[in-house]
Amino acid sequence: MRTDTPQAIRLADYRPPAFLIDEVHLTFDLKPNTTRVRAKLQVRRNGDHAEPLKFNGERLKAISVAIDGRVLADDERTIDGEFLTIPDTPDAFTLETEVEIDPEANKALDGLYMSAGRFCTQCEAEGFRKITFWPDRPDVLSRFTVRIEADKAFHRLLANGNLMQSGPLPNGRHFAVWNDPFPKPCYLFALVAGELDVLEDKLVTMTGRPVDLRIYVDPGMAPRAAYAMDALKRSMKWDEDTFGLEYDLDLFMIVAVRDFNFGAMENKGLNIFNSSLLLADPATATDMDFERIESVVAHEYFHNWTGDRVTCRDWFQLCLKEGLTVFRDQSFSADQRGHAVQRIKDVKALRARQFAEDQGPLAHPVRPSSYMKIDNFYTATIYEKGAEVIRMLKTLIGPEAFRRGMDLYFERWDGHATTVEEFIRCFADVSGQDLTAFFAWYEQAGTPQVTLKSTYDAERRELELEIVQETAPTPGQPTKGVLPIPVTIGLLDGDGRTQAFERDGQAADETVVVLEGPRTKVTLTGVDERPVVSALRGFSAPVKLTSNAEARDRYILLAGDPDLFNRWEAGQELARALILARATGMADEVGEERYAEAVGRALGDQAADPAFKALLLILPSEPDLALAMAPADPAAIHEAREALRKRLALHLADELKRLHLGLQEMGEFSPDAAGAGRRALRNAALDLMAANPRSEVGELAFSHYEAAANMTDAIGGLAALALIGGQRYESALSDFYERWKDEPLVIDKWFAVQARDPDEGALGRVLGLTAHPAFEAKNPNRLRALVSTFASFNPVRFHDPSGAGYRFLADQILATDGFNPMTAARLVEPLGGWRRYKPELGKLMKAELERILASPGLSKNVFELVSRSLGED
Ligand code: B3K
Ligand code: ZN
Repeated sequence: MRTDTPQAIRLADYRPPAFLIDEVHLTFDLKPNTTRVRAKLQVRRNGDHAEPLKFNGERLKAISVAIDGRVLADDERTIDGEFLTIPDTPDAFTLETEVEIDPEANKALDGLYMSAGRFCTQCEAEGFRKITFWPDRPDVLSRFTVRIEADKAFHRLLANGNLMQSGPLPNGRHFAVWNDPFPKPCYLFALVAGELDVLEDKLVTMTGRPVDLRIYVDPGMAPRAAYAMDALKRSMKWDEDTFGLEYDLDLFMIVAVRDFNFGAMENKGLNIFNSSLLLADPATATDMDFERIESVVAHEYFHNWTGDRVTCRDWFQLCLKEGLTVFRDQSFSADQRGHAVQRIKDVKALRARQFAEDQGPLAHPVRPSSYMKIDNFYTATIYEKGAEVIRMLKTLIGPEAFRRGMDLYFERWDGHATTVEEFIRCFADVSGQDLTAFFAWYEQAGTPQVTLKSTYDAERRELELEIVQETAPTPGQPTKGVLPIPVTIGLLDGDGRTQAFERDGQAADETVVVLEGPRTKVTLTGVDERPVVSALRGFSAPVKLTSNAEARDRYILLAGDPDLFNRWEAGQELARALILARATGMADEVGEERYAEAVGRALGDQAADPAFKALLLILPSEPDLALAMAPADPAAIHEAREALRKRLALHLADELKRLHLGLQEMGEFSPDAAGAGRRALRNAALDLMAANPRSEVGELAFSHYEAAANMTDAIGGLAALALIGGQRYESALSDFYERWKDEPLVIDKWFAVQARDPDEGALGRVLGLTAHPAFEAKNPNRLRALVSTFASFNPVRFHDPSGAGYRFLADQILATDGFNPMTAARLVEPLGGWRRYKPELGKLMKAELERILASPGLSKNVFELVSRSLGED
């Protein structure tokens, strides 16, 4: 166990910076092991702050420090591996520093590092302090000029902003000078140098300004950036049309790199992407990849306003940029791909990741009040729940006021670093509403439980709704308050048709009930017959809803709720109840048969979109089911879910076959929503057929794999073969490997398919794969493809009763922590839920967490998550 327990940083302790930097000139003399960074900063004291200068600086070899041209003697400054401190400075001065760093040795992948022989940077949240001495906090905004010098072999020299100058230097070197006219915090700084190909395009903004668009990729890969370029142009246009937001530099660049700790980064004018979220063509990328690329390209572009032009005062305000930008990218994707299908996918992701987080030891509010390592707070709560909060805000004040509030936010805060309070104040000001109560959504952790009881009075033609809210305690928040929860409600009649009603004398088909207290009562009048209540339509709030509705009502909703989200939800609720009943030894065979029939009818609906039908065919996931079972028994859940899949496969055998055959692709591949929807349905049909024990399915899956004309179908075939197992699976696996061994992004998929395989031998296979020559532990994509996929998406094998799955994960966490703490910390989460599992499993999970905590030299990142998981904070 470490003895120097890291200290928490608290929101309540926020103090404005003592020094501000208006201008900076940086000069990089790039060499893989000995890069020199010279910085010339125009520094001034902020108001009457009296503290001495204390700038961050880590892993920097200091060469010199000078003030106003005078080099400081050793006793005039201290450098301790964390800070540069200068006790005595004037109020305004020029600070010049020179440091040496070793990008090649940097396997943590933050600050300046090398990926595939190129220099690149990642500075959010606290990487800039590994590049030069600086007040590394988001509320210091500066104008950057950057000069890069390097060997000509590093062909492209890129940084933020506009290119001012470039040319040759003696000794086979060259240089480029970049200037970014917009003041920015240092976390948005970026630099890239190396051999790259470029895909170029142009766009004219809404005011007629031309912008050059460039995407830089590995040599030979430019055609694979075409989809990202298309998505970028659509995003730029969408932000103009939807929010009136225009791009502001002459140039917008994206660079793809293979070694990256997460998805992508919104550096001003120079986004850096994990290549897995940028490169795509039909042969190597699945529809899911195309969809993710579209949304991440949009997300990073949208940050130009929500994050870059208006930034965060401190890292506690992270949701100010992330929740808002996720909301914006989700709205964009909904417009591109269909609102209902997008909403279902977003809610699935929210439940899988954020609800699980909220239910465990790592639960935290959308705006936390303390942290040890901010890297650990790039969570589903900040991002996805943060987006849900914005969505509710829009529902509560209406779309027009929402847009006016956004306009006011940019008007007030452009060029500044601000807070969530100030953001919400804009919406209160434009709407005239008191949003004080709403703010609790930012400060209270946990998923509210909402219980709806409806009582129909036939004589009075009235429906009484009684809605109760309650939030269970979370770590550090034992008592919970009331939240304003918007619940969108509609009524159907017994035949599934919309039933009109009146609320407060106003005729309506749908209404939003806002819960303002622990218990809310609403009476709807003019209700002609006993209604089927469709509540929380469109998932109007991030809550768990239970109601006194009968299974009969859910079948009516599944057959015809005009709100497609609730139509899908009704099917999921029915399936969840059936699987959980079977998992606890109370199988309802009649109910299962009835469910299979209903799904069959829904599939037959000619009007329904294939993408939507594909979602209907997919049963709630095992992790999702585990959240609803206390204590969770992953083996029983797996078995019960497979039993229902088998019943569906048998009952719908002809229909599935027909779908599989009828949806075969004839024309040219298109990555658009329509094409993707057809492929999704065809592959969902195959996935279900794989649960049918008859042998011809193996042949069918194999020919599906062999005939695949795109990666979506190839992976669909391979995944189905994994479920069936046997020789065909083995030969498809080796065929796939041989075919794609030179394509790292495709080989990641090969690892992931095997990690998901629920076969009994899967754990042994996964262990074996860590010794495969293609397994690269230092590449986060490869590591996640095998290790995270196994731990998060193969619950039945991860929770092996021997504890070997847990041991494997703990070993990987410890090994990774030695060189990349950020990525190691991201692997901890699957062990964090130990209290929710059967005691014999929970005990083994806890023992692995304890083993990690007892290991010497643990990083702050892993220490924080493991100790919180054990409840020792
Ligand atoms: N802002 C980055 C995430 C940075 C993560 C740092 N640990 C990507 C994004 O959300 O757009
Ligand atoms: Zn973001």
